[in-house]
Amino acid sequence: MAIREIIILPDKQLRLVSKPIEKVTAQVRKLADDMLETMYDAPGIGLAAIQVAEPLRLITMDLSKKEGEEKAPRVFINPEILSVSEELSVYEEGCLSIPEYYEEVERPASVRFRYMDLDGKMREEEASDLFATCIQHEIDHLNGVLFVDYLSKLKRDRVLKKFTKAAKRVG
Ligand code: GNR
Ligand code: NI
Repeated sequence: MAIREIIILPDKQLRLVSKPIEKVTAQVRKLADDMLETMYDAPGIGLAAIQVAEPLRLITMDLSKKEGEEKAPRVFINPEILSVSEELSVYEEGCLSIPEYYEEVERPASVRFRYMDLDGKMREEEASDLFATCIQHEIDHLNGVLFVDYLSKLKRDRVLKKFTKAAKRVG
């Protein structure tokens, strides 16, 4: 396993539409392992492959509570939302590619989705609460969408500008 570098705003790769994975190869398993290690190290509760500059439809997640609780690593390949609840819920979201910025986002409170697991098996699952928020946040990454896209233009422009300026300072 290896920790990979997480790309941050204004890196244009974050706007790429990631490609479906055709087959679970050793390389895909290696990427999933590296992403889990990178996610735990960050630390974050979810990670999309594009955040480590791999434009593939692969997501890792672990929603287990901080201390004491066992790790619960999850890997979702080519995830697709099948249906969403009418009910909405608001969560304060953050993103490892937009460090130290948090804002409330409203999304469907639960979603039904389909994905392929690491054994190449198609599976269907229902997500609610933080799981629903996180899977939607990660699937957005696969489509080049960031949570700041749901904020007002004023807030979005402010955060984009802040990160563009910071990038210029470092060179
Ligand atoms: O670590 C993360 N926490 C989080 C909190 C609320 C809503 C979504 C997330 S995902 C984020 C990690 C990340 O950037 N995944 O793409
Ligand atoms: Ni994110």
